[in-house]
Amino acid sequence: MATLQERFAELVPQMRNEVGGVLKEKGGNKISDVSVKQAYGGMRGIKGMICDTSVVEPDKGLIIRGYPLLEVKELWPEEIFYLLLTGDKPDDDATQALQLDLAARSYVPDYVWDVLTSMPADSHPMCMLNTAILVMQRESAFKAWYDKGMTKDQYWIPMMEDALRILGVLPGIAAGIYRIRYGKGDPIPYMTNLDWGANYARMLGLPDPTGNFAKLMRLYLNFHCDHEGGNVSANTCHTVGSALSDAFYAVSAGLNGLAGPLHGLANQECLDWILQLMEKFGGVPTAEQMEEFAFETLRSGKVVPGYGHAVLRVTDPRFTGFNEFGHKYLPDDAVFQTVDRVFTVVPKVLEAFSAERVAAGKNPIANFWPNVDAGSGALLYHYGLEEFPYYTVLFSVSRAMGMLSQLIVNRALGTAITRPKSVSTKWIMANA
Ligand code: CMX
Repeated sequence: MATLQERFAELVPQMRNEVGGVLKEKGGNKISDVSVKQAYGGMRGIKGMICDTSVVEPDKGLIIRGYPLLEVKELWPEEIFYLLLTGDKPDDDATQALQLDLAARSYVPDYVWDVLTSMPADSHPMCMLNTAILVMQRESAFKAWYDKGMTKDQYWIPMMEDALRILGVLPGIAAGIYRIRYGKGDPIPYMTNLDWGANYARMLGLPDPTGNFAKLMRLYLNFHCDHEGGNVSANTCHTVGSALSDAFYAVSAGLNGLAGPLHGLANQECLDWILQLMEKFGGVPTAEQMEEFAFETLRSGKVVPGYGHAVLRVTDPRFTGFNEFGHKYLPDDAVFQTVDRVFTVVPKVLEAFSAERVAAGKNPIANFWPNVDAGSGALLYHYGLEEFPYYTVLFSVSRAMGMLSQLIVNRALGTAITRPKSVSTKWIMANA
């Protein structure tokens, strides 16, 4: 089977034809109306951009190139990257070629370590990660080709180069940040004959005698890879990339969005919430105690982290997949058991609280079900990854695959610079 670069090159003319045909035939058709509420409400639900790597169906969750996530949960993350870009599951040869390619690009330059070790000791791991990606911008092939002069139909080629460089180097940087930030010793080098996910697990330096932590990392990197185009990180990356900023700028920018507590940072908040709950009641709490704690959180004006979603209206299949992993590999773990039981209580609490909100004239809570962040922390914690401010870095390493594949596709299609029209409140008052 063809390498990723060869296969994508084969597909580019086809993709361009398809989009050209759609534009010709349907260019004038309407796909969305916009209400004033949506304009003030984070553009929620407005169809105004294209993403072909994945879609999120409110009642089904993430679908990657037509495959519901749980149907491709056995794929290793690098295979998922191939799938995101091409729609094909790679065979062993293509996977191995990609693994070797990533390994060849895994070298972390010394200046990155210099920057990271000079950062203040209380820097957030996400700030360290995004700084490290940004500082490597000088390596951008896209920038070099652009400065030299290239035609628009070549844009995707150096973008692919940048994407592979970022994905190659990212596990080493991310694992190094863990070791530097938490005093775990020197960074551990990448191993060429090991897959991308297991490499990351190994470079973190946590003991893994059963190999189950590496299994969890592959699953984790698979599950967080992409979530269509409109979420904060993907949308930010897309917008920055649309100005023909290179992948280092665009991915760092997108990941700064992932670092927000309503987005990727929720996974650090989730485990914190679970541990506080366990501490308060001295172990795995009863259903009544969970209910009491959840109401206390909500009535103090906070969100229950890991629950609710801007698009999903069912239990996130990623939560289901992590929950299955927990039941299989760590059924007796008290933190996992708490997460598992919280799942049977919190949706009912959110439903009741939503009714209280509505009675008080506020918005209902649209989704009572767990999202991806609700369960992953308990699994990481079990394997000794106890520093939860680090969790969003793991999410980032995975999500870089989605952001990068979207960038490559967009450069291949010559997607236009993003420029929606804003209006003022006075305009709304006079015209809406
Ligand atoms: N706990 C308490 N209140 C919640 C809630 C939760 N878990 N989920 C939604 N709400 C509230 C919202 O804060 C909003 O309140 P206001 O109108 O007062 O601002 C109201 O319910 C309506 O929100 P919504 O339409 O249901 O959801 P949004 O699309 O506005 O927000 C999200 C989605 C994820 C930000 C929200 O559900 C939330 O804050 N959840 C907790 C944080 C979390 O788990 N984030 C991770 C999401 C996954 C990811 O992106 O990584």
